[in-house]
Amino acid sequence: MMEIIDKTKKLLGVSLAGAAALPLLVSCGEEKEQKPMNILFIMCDDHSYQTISAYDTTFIRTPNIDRIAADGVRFTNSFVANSISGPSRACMLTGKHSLANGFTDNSSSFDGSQQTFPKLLQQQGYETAVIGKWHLTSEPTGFNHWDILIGQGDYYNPTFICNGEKVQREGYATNVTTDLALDWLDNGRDANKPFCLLLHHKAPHRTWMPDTCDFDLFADSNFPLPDTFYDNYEGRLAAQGQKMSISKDMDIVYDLKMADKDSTIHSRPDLEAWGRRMYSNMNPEQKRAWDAHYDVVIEKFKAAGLSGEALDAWKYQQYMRDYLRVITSVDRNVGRVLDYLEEKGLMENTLIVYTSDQGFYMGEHGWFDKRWMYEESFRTPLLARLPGGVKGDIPAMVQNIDYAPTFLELAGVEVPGDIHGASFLPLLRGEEWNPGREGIYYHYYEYPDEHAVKRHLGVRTERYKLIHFYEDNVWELYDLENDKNELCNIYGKEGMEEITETLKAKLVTLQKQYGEEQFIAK
Ligand code: SGN
Ligand code: CA
Repeated sequence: MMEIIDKTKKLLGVSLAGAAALPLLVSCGEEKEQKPMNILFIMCDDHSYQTISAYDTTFIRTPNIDRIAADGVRFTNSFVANSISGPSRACMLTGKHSLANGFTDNSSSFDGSQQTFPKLLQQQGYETAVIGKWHLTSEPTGFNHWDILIGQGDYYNPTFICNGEKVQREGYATNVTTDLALDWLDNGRDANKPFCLLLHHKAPHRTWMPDTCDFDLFADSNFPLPDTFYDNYEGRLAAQGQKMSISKDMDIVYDLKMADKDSTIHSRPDLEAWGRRMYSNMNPEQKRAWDAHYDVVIEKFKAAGLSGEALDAWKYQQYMRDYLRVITSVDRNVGRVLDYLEEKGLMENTLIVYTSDQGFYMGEHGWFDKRWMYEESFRTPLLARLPGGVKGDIPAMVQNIDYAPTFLELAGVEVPGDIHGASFLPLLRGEEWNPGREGIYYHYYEYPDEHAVKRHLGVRTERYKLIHFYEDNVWELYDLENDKNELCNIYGKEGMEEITETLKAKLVTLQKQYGEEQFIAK
């Protein structure tokens, strides 16, 4: 750890010279003591709202993440602009939709010379840092300190790039990332300045590798298959062509870790090869713990000789168990950070936000992964605790392009006019809110790719969702009030003409608002 601290101090020495105006001061209590508001922005990769007990208690308890909601708010209608990692992060940093910020799919490289909220906060006198997953290819800009995983990063003994230098760190990614964040809060930053820390975990991204201390959890749990697990995708052409099915595409060796020592289990050759290499950078102790757990599961799996629906059910359990073990570690580490803030008296002047880069399928429609404008992946968890703010549920429809303007307003920075999102700070303060938009706009671009989800865009209102798979000119329409699982595409059905026209008009308005005229349907 010493090495990191030294580097940080060196960096601070340079950056502080350019310190700008003081941030907005917030008043605390009767005596009107003025304290600047810090921002702690925690994000996990692929963390479904279904596996946060503040949202849903079906699968797991997450007492620490829930502490944020218990002392703050739970957004019940929170959406992303493009349900995939790099694009979602770019939307958050810029407050703009993907076409405008230039990062449309995971093969893009972020143009770090553009305006981002960390840069604007820095100009306002904030100390800024990003620690953990970054996934934007180019080096971070606008941060006093950055310590990021390479690409997706590894679960075990991951290599980071710390302010430009590669450093491999022993341990489990979620623990190590938290250690780095606490270290920066404690020793790395200038305590006289407000901070904005982006603490971004790689967990629980595929392949859901748990920490060694969590292997025994959920071993006896049996999770019921979701009602839509055997969805036949009738009336939904794009869904018929996807490759994210637990039954067909989730790999026994790679995803579900059945890399038996005598190599009698085989799966898709490339994935099997990856699966058998997955443990190569574990240390002997980690490997021993890993084998002690998975070898037993492998033997049972072999003995059972499963096929058909029994095999599907086994895959689902195995997936859920590992995913939830990874979440347990995330929750524990969120607890460490909250405890730290409490101990240091930082709770009273820190906005804490917890979110994910998108939602994730826990077997709904038979799937894992994300990408679709369908609810499980379009939605994302969003919890926020603002000192002096309101508590409870916020049903307003918010989107990840709204985070940047929210942070800026909180810091007293005038929100630039080219930002697409709207600050939801009024909602956190219990005030009226008008985001100035006709609905929530969505646009996904990554096709062709691994999970074969066709490019699509659309609009969601409180009740309806209109989707256009524009390369095939296929439309879908859902009435979410009567069909919450989106099984019945009512586009073109009798009686739907008026609402379809209304939604199409809204879609065009949004496309003009966000500079996406080139995608307006002819
Ligand atoms: C990897 C995963 C995919 C996943 C993408 C995007 N495959 O390519 O399953 O959809 O990341 O995820 S893996 O074999 O490498 O795990 S994202 O959240 O980073 O956008
Ligand atoms: Ca993700």
